[in-house]
Amino acid sequence: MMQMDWAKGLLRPDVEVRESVKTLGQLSGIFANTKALREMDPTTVVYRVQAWCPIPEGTEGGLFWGTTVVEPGLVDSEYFMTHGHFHLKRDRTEYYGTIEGEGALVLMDETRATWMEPMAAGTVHFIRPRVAHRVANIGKSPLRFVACWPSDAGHDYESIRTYGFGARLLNVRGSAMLVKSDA
Ligand code: M6P
Ligand code: ZN
Repeated sequence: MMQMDWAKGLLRPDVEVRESVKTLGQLSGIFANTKALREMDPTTVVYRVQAWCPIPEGTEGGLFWGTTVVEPGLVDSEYFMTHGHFHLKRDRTEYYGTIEGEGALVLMDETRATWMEPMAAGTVHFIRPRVAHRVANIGKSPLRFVACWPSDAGHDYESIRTYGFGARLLNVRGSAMLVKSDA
């Protein structure tokens, strides 16, 4: 059994919980404006992840549970966001559920068609097979969400590092807009 603090959107720290922190320095490749990024503090936290993986990674038929907190912020006009990934097993799906904050779930299929679903307290999102997913915080406070995914899904970060998403979520005159990427 695990304890979840639903108000904070966090699992109770426990030996069973894997925790990771992603900083601007670690995410340098994913933001468009590398010059703007170089002028920011590389130790700035962009998001934190907790994962409860009660069975070994790669096991067929199991499920993992995680929490993510994305901080508010911008690199030039691009919102702070998660790295984003396809599943290594492309047909594996996932649920995201928003605890609080204002965000956007950016989704991309294998033809690079990219779209978004707004995230706000209470929204539940089903991520379909063969769809890459990333979350941007478009608000002024931390964006907190939970996730549930198959234990044999795996993360393919390489495709995203190499090709990115088909569009970027930018702050255009104060509102969030999905803008097609050149790459
Ligand atoms: C959710 C889940 C995790 C994922 C995390 C951060 O909690 O989808 O599997 O690791 O978001 O996203 P990413 O791995 O793309 O940085
Ligand atoms: Zn996933």
